[in-house]
Amino acid sequence: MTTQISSFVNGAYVNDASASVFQNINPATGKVICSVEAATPATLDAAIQSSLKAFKVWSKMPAIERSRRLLKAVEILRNRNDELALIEVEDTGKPWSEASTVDVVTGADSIEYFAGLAPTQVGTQQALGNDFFYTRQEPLGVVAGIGAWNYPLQIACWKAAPALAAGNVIVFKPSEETPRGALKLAEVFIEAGIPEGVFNVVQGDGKVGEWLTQHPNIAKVSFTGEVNTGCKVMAASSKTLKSVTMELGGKSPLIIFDDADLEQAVIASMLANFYTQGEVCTHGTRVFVQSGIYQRFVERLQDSIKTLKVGDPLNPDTHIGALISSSHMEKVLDYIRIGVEEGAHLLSGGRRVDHFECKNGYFVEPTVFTHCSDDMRICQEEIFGPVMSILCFDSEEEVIKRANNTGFGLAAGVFTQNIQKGHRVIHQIEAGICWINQYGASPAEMPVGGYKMSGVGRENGLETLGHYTQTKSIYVGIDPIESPYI
Ligand code: TXE
Repeated sequence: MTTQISSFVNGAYVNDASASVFQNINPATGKVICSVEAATPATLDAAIQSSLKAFKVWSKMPAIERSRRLLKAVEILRNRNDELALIEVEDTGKPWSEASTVDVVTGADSIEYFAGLAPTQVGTQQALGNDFFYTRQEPLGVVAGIGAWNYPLQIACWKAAPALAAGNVIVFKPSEETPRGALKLAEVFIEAGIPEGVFNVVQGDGKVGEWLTQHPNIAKVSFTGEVNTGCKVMAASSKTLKSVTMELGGKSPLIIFDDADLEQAVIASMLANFYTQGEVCTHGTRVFVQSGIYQRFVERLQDSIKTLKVGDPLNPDTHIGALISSSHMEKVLDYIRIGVEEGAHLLSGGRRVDHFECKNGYFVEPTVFTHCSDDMRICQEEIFGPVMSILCFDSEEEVIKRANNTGFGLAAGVFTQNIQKGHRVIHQIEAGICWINQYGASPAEMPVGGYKMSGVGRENGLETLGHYTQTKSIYVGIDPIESPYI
């Protein structure tokens, strides 16, 4: 008998006999982890009513007290790191070596960062003769968070942290592929003394997400997912003029100049394509290598890839885990077939891995294409799997033009040992999250978000708190009003 999980509303798990149920599958084994009760209209209404009630309490709490409770949640998350990481491994198929060191850690760090900012929100005051005005930073109200499946708990934390720090409450819908991480966060918040209803979790697919984006009591939507979905979310949110934050997809350039540190550049290209088996939105999947270093880079990469272990994500030695679902694996294998048909050279990988411990899971080899051209679909479209496309370039001017020749604008990396060139080039790349001689590091202090079709707004960083408050100006009349009428 498989266990059944459901939505978490007003501090407790809620069930509705009329609810439809879907399966939560472990992508590494193909086995059912549990069944999930999708939120019904009654559950959704209960979540909104609970949020509205909680907002009255949470928004009136002194920010320093909100900060204390958020910091208590951080302590609990860190104490339960391994238990929570295991849930992420089972739900996503990602390696234990990643989930146990990154997913919970970066989620807790973001909550800690915004807990520290909560009491710093101040208004202003300006004298105008005897009259004066002052401003207040006021919370927005009920926020909807909609998550993707690649970093379930981290995404829930990154959306809850600024929202709650600023005095808002949140109704969070995890991806239907990964329903459990957000529920654990909901439990942790209650244990930390955060009032029930401040963080509600509703389960379900895009239809539940769509319901949230249309609800009149939702003041803001913070979304993480594909570009096409993001466009639908923004359109639906526009009907009630909701504020939106969009963290969307990308096809980011990683540019390696002749004077790059070869070892570092190879490591970065592997991180930027194979970490989380390629299921990271900011990945540098178009690897531009300058002609002078190209051959040495390809040879060194070919040697390094041999060390990568595809297998059981619970094995601490595994580097490449399972893709999120059978259909996503087929999509990635399709792109590999397309790359071959388009004339790219398959340097390494390209096959499903279904031996031994991988036989019932959704595993694909780390795959590298060389002799790619910009017009190939594998260089234009987000694959979201362990597939690297290597492109050769000659000049700085050429590579900047080619790197920017995309509708996306999420991330970019540059490897060079010439400090002027590094900054000069990265300042010309149309992307919001950039690295020089690094790739992928994303501390809570650093705002992240896309240019162009890769997103709207930011997560993490100082400015993000501002996305969750609105400014009220109050003018105080000390002098009598001068009447133009009498
Ligand atoms: O996205 P989907 P996925 C991107 C990544 C990739 C995608 C993978 O680049 O493109 O996310 O995640 C809900 N109205 N990022 O496949 O399908 C759906 O139920 C409202 C970028 O999950 O768009 C799920 O909860 N909601 C990111 C969520 O939207 C709707 C980092 C996302 O689903 C909906 C991670 C609708 N009409 C992944 N339809 C970054 N930039 O940081 C679906 N949903």
